[in-house]
Amino acid sequence: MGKTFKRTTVTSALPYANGPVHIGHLAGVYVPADIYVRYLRLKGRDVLFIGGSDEHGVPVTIRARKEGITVQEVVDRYHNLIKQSFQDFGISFDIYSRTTSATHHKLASDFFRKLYDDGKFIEQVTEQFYDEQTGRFLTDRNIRGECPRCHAPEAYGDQCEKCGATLSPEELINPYNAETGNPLVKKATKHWYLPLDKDQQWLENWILKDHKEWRSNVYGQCKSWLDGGLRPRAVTRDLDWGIPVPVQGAEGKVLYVWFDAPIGYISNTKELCDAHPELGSWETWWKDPETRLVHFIGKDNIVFHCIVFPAMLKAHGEYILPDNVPSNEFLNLEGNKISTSKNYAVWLNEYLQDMPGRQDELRYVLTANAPETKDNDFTWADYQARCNNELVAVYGNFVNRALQLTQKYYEGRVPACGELNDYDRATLDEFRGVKERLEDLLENFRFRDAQKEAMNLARIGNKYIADCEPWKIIKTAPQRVKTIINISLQLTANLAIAFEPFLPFSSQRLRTMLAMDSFSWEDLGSTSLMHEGHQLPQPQLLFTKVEDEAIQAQVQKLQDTLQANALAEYKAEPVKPNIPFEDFEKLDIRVGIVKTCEKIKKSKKLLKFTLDDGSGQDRTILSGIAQWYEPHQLIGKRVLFVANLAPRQIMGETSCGMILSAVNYNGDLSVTTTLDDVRGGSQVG
Ligand code: B3M
Ligand code: ZN
Repeated sequence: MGKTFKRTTVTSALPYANGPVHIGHLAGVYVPADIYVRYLRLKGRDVLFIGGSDEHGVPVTIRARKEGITVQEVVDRYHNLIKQSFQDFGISFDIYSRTTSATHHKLASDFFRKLYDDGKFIEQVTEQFYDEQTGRFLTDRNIRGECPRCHAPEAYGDQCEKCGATLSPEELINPYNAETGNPLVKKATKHWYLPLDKDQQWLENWILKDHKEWRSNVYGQCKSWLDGGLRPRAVTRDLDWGIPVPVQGAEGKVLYVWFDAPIGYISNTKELCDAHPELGSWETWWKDPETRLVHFIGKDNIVFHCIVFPAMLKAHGEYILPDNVPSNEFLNLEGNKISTSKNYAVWLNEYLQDMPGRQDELRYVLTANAPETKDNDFTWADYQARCNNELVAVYGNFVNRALQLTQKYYEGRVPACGELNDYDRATLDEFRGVKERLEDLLENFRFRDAQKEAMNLARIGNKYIADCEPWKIIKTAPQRVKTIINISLQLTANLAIAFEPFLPFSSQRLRTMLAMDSFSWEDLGSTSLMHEGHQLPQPQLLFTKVEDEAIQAQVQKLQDTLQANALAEYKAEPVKPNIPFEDFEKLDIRVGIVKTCEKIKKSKKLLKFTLDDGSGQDRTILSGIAQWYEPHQLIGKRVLFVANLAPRQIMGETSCGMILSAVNYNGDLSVTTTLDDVRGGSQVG
């Protein structure tokens, strides 16, 4: 901290090219990184924003086998889709490349080779699970078998989903290949390891002593890794997809995806700088101590960026280390975990089809609700409320009033500012501090609070114009109105600047409406941005309301997915052990006709029935189905009930029997009935 840098290299995690990107990616990594970069650019700082797809690793190979296409086809498809989504959302990368590029293969390979030649690795032979039929070694996640604890048949090599036990593949009973079902054998294989235990000391000093300013979630995770003691980590894998290990006798082995992916940041910088000599040498952006390196990532990537990659860079010897690693926690969606494999997400490409032109709305909500310090929840209700109550009602409303009144009273020409009164001065005082506060927050990666500060500027403007009510005094005090509108237009121009890092699309629209051709961060706080007589074009609405129907459709879509997933996962309960016929005969099931049905006070679950059971006397039964039926729906219906169940006292009532309901796969109950109108008291059997 406190060190001044000449330039900044900003990277954002390289998403796996095994699926499209969703709002969790945007909120966790790409919007914050983009805000930061846009801010630096607006300040005139030298900055590069490096992105790209991570196209190696096991997930893309699994996807390819599942879909029956080549791995190259998988990564091509998703790389292009992801790249397009980022572009659509204004994520302003200087380059978005990919780890299958020739530049990357060479650079990553050379990087490995240098460490190898310098003796930085240790070699180790271990026994790994191997599928003799496919000739493949398997990763933990691809191994399944019987859980040694609960004996569930399909536990994973790293975890049993049934009992939650953390496992290692060795513990599984009868391990098999999850994809092919083939049994596995143990086979010896050689790999190269980065001896992280030797890095323990300097990493402790560097992180725990010298980077106390890192976010507490990042610092805390590093500390717990370091406290646990670092161990050597394998940096190669037995796999046929990836960057071949550039060592003799390493056929069939590739660099571990987490070894090559972060080097991708460097390769992509090289690709960019090689094509744009005006940016200088790529090495300046990675090796000059006057360059500040910042990695934006999600929380599951912390150890790789704070411990493993720095250890690699240090081992290489020529590189700078990250100065900060702002990592966010996770974003949930309507109370559930976002999941690519379960298709439970708001996909960016689908969002734009459903909500065309509303990029900034999503950026705004994701920042307002960013999981900066803890996991957070995205809900469509919150999205709608923030769009309508903040973007439309505050920011949009203020801008629209200022611009419309300028058209109405002055044919779109900026009026002169007259003498200020106390209220004007108080308003301007309030907003002058915004620049400093925004800078302080942005420099410290507090984007959520920073955006709040920008919105506060709009609130000041909105309140100012509402309090001054120029429309009421235009006849009586025309000079005063000129001043009010002038001040409002100055505030509007400030908003275009303050919001640029957060909401680039609407800022661009606003600048067009203000005919503002140059703008810079340094102008923020100025009250002379709009000169007297400056002609403004006809304004348009900056934001429009998000209607209920659009929100309901989105909520429905997610519920449909949950329902489809539940159905797909559903397996009928196993049948109970057989019973002799005599036992069955003991059961007396009958048809009853519902005479009355009512709710029971103090119980959300129970309904109280009186049935015509053919005996001439009413029979009372309590049944726990209030969640699924309104009483009136059941009156007159024929229901099946157990007639000879011993009476029971429930909530002060005697219940004589049990009404039979079917339990649906999701736990919903459905009362059973007969196909035809049989008499009350008829026996079922
Ligand atoms: N692809 C993991 C992820 O998408 C990984 C990040 C690489 S950053 C160098 O979460
Ligand atoms: Zn288990």
